[in-house]
Amino acid sequence: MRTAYTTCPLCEATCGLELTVEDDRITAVRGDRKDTFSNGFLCPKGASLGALDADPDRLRTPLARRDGEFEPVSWDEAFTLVDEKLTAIIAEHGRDAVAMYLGNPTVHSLAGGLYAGVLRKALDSRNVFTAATVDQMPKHVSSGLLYGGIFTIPVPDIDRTDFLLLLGADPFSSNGSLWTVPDVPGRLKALRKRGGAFVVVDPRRSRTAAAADRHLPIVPGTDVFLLLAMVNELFAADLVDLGALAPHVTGVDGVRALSEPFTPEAVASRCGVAADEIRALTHRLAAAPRAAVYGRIGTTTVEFGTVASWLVDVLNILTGNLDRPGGAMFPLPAHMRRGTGTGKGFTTGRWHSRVRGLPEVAGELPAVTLADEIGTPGPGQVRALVTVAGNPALSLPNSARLDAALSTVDFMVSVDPYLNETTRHADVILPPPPPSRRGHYDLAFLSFAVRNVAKYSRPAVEPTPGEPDEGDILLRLTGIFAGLGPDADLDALVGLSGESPHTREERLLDARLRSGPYGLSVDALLDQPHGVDLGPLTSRVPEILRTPSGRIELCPDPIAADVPRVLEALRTPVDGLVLVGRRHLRSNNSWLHNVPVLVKGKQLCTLLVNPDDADRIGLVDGGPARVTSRVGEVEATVEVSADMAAGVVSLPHGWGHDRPGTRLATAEAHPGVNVNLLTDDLAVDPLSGTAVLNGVRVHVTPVQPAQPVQPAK
Ligand SMILES: Nc1nc2c(c(=O)[nH]1)N[C@H]1C(S)=C(S)[C@@H](COP(=O)(O)OP(=O)(O)OC[C@H]3O[C@@H](n4cnc5c(=O)[nH]c(N)nc54)[C@H](O)[C@@H]3O)O[C@H]1N2
Ligand SMILES: Nc1nc2c(c(=O)[nH]1)N[C@H]1C(S)=C(S)[C@@H](COP(=O)(O)OP(=O)(O)OC[C@H]3O[C@@H](n4cnc5c(=O)[nH]c(N)nc54)[C@H](O)[C@@H]3O)O[C@H]1N2
Ligand code: SF4
Ligand SMILES: [Mo]
Repeated sequence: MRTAYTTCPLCEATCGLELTVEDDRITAVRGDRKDTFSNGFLCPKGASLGALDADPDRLRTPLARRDGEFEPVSWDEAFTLVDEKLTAIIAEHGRDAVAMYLGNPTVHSLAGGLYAGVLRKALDSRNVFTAATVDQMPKHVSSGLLYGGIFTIPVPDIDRTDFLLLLGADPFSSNGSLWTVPDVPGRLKALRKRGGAFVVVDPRRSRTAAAADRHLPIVPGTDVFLLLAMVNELFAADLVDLGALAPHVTGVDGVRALSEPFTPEAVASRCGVAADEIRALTHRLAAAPRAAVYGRIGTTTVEFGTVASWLVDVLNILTGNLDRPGGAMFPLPAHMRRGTGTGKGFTTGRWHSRVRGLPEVAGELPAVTLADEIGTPGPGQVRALVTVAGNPALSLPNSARLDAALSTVDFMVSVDPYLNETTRHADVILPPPPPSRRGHYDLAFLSFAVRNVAKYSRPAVEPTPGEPDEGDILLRLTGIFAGLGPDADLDALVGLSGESPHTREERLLDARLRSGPYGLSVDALLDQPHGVDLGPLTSRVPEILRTPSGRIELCPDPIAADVPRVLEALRTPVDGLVLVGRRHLRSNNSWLHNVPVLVKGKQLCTLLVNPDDADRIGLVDGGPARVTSRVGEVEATVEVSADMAAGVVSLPHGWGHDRPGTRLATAEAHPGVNVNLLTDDLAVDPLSGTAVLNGVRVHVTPVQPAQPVQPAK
């Protein structure tokens, strides 16, 4: 029996875990109380890591489809097959004929963080898609335009602030996103204890909203109007004060002009938030000594996701809260170098998608158009698909259409531990080893952490000899994409040579740590199993900026050009029910529903309906309802809840485990319904190509219970 310390890879909070390991099994998981960052915090998902690790449905060998059935094959056979098929398709149809979809867990592994770039480069296809365009891409675009770097994303300095305004986020359930902050509930409690306050804007009284000083139930998709009205009020009431940031910002007058039509009175009824309330909120934000505004899923996966994401930062800047302690600050992780203060800036549209002409953003195309590219014949049609750590058959809008398209590709390979709704369409599945067998350093999420911290852990369980880890799998694919065959020299692919006592990933990480701002190394981190605290966040403007002007460009042209569309939407009347999403603490997108402890008890996938709406429509708690949208329909179980604003219904995503041909025994017994059978692949935020997953127009009708059949006498 041994104890091992590691970092939980499941969400963005990066909690330290203390694992009890017996032989090659995790037999207990505790929050690591000595972890310098998470101090013992643990949620039910982290606590189930042992069960996840030992899931009997987890694939342990590659599978290949032979005569329609999956069969286990050796790793060499699997890679040889992938090489033959992909090389032939590239030779005949060109590189764009191979599409790649990178899913969310790619950014949760060290291998994904280190190798996704070389993988994309070696494939050299225009048809690269990721989960970012059903998630945070609007924030990347807004940061690219404001600061010149898509990862230059400020995070609320929660431990030192006096006032937080949270929009479209439920960190009590999600544990924070683009905001690495273990134990949000504890930290917000501490904020209130020291006299601070937080306000939540959300059409649902979420767990976070329930704990807030004030909850403003907003009409879905209208945060953009609310935020513009707050900007309008800051100017109108002469509350704009950039503080120390003033010399580093251009474009303030442009923002003032853009916000002019959006007075609190003009937006109030559309947002469902009274004008007085908007004014009071704005004055409260401006008056707080230290404050931060934060927006997440409910502000990104919406019709005006990029403009709303930009406005979140605009408010932080106009109130002087950006880049100061207690405001919204830029972390300085141990693996990143300081900047130089200027750069090339950011543009989109370097190429366009073949079918819908949607612009490239950050080197990828919008995931909403993957089905178009597969299903539309002609030169450049996608013939093969590579998925890595993604479940697009459940996570992308209009997923019935995508699901049908997936069954038509000539060849599909998936790097994934499960035979699930997506990988059932694959010809070859390459399963990485479970979390216990991989080293971990959080390349992605330490860049959004509320303290500068660093931690590296080796695998808790010795990797099985001869079994490739995720890094080997991704690099062998890189070699195949590069035309070097299935047995390329993997070290050479990433510029390494010679012998070393360290793994390939450790060597690459080490180089980045040594050239980073704290001069750390992998060996130094190995000496500190509970992590290294590098201190509170510090001011980074102007060094962090990469705009051509060397300033924060507050009023970028693409944003200004989109504001007339916002104004038009404000003036267009709307009615009817709209659908939004939500997350539950015990689930993680589509792939933790196979862990029994996480799905037992009350059903998690329900349609939340406000009591008045339920009465009007004739829905009963626990009964079925039919939900229809432009693209499809589902039958969901109703949960009548006063937490929902009137006119809004909510279904979580990641469910719908009722597809034939998967191998997920527990999830199949708790299938739920797939909300993305309702969301619309034609609805996108044009600046970022991001899907509109919140604020979807739907009709809800009762389902007549089947007439009981009278037994024959
Ligand atoms: N309607 C609606 N749709 C949504 C959302 C929403 O709010 N509403 N949210 C969106 C968001 S924010 C996201 S991020 C996406 C997520 O969308 P995706 O990234 O497409 O899907 P996930 O559900 O995260 O599935 C992850 C896949 O990775 C596999 N996996 C797990 N661990 C590993 C690993 O270590 N290595 C590898 N190779 N594979 C692994 C799992 O088995 C699973 O197949 O969904 C989006 N879809
Ligand atoms: N437990 C758990 N944790 C997770 C995940 C998970 O699936 N489960 N997924 C991870 C991932 S990939 C991500 S991206 C993050 C997301 O992290 P969060 O953004 O915190 O996600 P949610 O918990 O879905 O909270 C979004 C909230 O926005 C509200 N909302 C919907 N539409 C609107 C709107 O138009 N305006 C406003 N103001 N609010 C709106 C919803 O009611 C919901 O309460 O969570 C991560 N953490
Ligand atoms: S909050 Fe996130 S990182 Fe922490 S234990 Fe839960 S799933 Fe893991
Ligand atoms: Mo996400």
